[in-house]
Amino acid sequence: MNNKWIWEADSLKLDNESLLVNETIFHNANGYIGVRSNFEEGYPQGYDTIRGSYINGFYDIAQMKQAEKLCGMVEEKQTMLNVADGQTVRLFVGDEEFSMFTGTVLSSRRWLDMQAGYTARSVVWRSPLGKEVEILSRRMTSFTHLPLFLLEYRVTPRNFTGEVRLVSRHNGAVENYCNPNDPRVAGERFQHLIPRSAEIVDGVSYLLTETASSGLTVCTAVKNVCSLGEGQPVLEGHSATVTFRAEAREGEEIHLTKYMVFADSIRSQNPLAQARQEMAAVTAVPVTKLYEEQRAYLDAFWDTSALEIDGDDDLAVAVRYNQYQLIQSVGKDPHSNIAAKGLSGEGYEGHYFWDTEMYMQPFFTLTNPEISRNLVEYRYAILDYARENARILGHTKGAAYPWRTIMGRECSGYYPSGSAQYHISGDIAYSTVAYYLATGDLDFIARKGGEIVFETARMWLDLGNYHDGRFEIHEVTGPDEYTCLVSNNYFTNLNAQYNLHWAVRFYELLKEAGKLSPVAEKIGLQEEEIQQFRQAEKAMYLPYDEKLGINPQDDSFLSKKVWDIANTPKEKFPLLLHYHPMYLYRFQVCKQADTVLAHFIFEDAQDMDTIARSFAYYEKVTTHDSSLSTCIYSIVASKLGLKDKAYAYFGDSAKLDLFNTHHNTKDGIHTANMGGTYMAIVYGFGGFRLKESGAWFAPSLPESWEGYRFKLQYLGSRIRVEVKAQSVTFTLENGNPVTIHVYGKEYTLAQSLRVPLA
Ligand code: IFM
Repeated sequence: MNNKWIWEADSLKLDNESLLVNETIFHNANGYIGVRSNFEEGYPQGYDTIRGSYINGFYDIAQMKQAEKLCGMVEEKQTMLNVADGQTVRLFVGDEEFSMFTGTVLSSRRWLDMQAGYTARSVVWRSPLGKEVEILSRRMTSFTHLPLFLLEYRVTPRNFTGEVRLVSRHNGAVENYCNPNDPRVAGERFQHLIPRSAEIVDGVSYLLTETASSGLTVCTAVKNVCSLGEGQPVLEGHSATVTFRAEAREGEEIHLTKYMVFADSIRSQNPLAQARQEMAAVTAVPVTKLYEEQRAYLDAFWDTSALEIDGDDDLAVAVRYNQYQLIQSVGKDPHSNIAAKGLSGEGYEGHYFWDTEMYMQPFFTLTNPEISRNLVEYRYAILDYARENARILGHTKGAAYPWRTIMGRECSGYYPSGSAQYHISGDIAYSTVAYYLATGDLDFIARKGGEIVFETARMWLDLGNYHDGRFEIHEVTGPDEYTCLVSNNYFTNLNAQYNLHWAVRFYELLKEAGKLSPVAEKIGLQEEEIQQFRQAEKAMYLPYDEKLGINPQDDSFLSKKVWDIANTPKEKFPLLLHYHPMYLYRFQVCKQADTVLAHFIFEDAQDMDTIARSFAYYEKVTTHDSSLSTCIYSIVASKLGLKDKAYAYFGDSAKLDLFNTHHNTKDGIHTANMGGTYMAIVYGFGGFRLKESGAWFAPSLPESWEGYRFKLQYLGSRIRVEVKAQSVTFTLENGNPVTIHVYGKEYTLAQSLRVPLA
């Protein structure tokens, strides 16, 4: 049963695929650590499992073999590590070991409580010899004590009194998952972790491990507290096992609480000492208090961030699930960002992409601006690597952010659809600007954000060139990864133009506010260069096809053959797994929204008629093989008043992971799409836009909904937006009155404002 706060799965499904998917769906994370939701007792031999615990931003270096040693090829990549296993608890009833695959499972439930912030599993099991036990396990990664993963395991004998044993393990000798046949996860098995020390102090096991190449260390510590009495952990290799054994009485609950803490050398000089400190701190807090704190954190989160839908309960809970995953995934310190799979799995190896800036950061910018600022802080912290990357790519000035990274260096092995996606630099500038537009925080721009925008603007100047008076950009890849290394990708050129525009604007704004000198002096920024930015912005070439009346995706796109999507067998999707990339590149076929994305992000560049024609054109050649696509189509369909389409695309986006529609949720959630679901409501149905000219709303109501509500922070004030069948109401929940625009008309929102729904 799913209610507003609970997502529950049919955990009786024991086929391997369902088990793997549920490991992801029910993972616990808090932005620092993530633990997949494997069965505590494991699966039988022969079952595939990804039993992982991860630390955001913690990585090792792996070699990337390049067939030919061309200049500047990336030969090393960072990879997020599975650092230790602390979730193992085995249960023995007499001599019989509990397993979902033996005896009889009399009942089984598994759920996520998004209000309380934990996952739980409850099973009633009858052993082959007829002994029945009720098992309840509950897991939490604490939002208020980030290093803590807490596992509570309760067992109640239902029809016997006799010996029960619980065997709890802490294992530091773990490896990452690999699949040589899937480009979206690591292809090679490698031992990234070298055991350094293992010790037991006061019943706590401490396992210290070093990475093979990156020189990082991690310490994990586990303490077990059991109602069966004291147990002494025993070390064996790089793992510690503790056994609790006692005569259990029928109807009396046995209770094991397992505390696991993580400490790493990115954030602490001495991870072992840090782990000791953290363990002492968390075990000093009563467990009930830990849960109360978790709930209070989430109450505050939902209070500022919840999107509520009336009239479609299934979609409402799916939307909530997606939002919950965003707060679980986002790094909350400048050492980390949001990986493409959050902290839920090893797909894309824990790398950060443009997904953050264009799909997830908007949610935080509008609901939790301090988290959004931290995401920019992270990009600022790796700015020197972006400068280094620009030099590797041949640019004499500016910064080019890596397409995928953890610590700042490029990890993309296949540059045509990796490093060539220069737009990521503009995306980072774009989100920095969005943070400024939502908060008015010019101080941050003076200290950090401005430098990012100036340096990326410099890179565009160096990358592009004038041709017949137009500023053109050649040999880049836009968002659509089925079309690579092209000239004048419409999205990229607009994105560069916006970046150049804001470099000029920030220069002016900082100058006016007397805040320009520190950054200008630091990077040697001169008025003359600003003039060059202005000129390139003005001369930027934006391709337009007179015959079709649309913006071509790039200079060559429209002259290619059109891929016959309708007659491509279903099993051939996603195309990237079945066709050679070069073959794909010769067709008009898009993996994801590209020009259509431009029509959302840079909507003022074209009139509605062009956008409508473009949408219709690209819709026919887009496979949505990327999870970053349907949400954007939904937004633009809303903009064009195509209500049914908007709703259908939105539904695809909202349900993607919960229903495993891309068949790879086992590798982790699709975080960008989750941010996209939020955008499809706020920007799509809500018609919200954040511009220098202000905050704009143009709400509509999907036909099957009775209403929906969301809140956003704008210039320090909190606005609640409630859309109903006849009207939309804006309420100023706190802060100063703000100016907003509704259906193009300007209002001052001082308390509450009601406007008829258009
Ligand atoms: O960044 C995306 C890209 O746009 C499509 N392929 C997957 C990447 C990671 O999510």
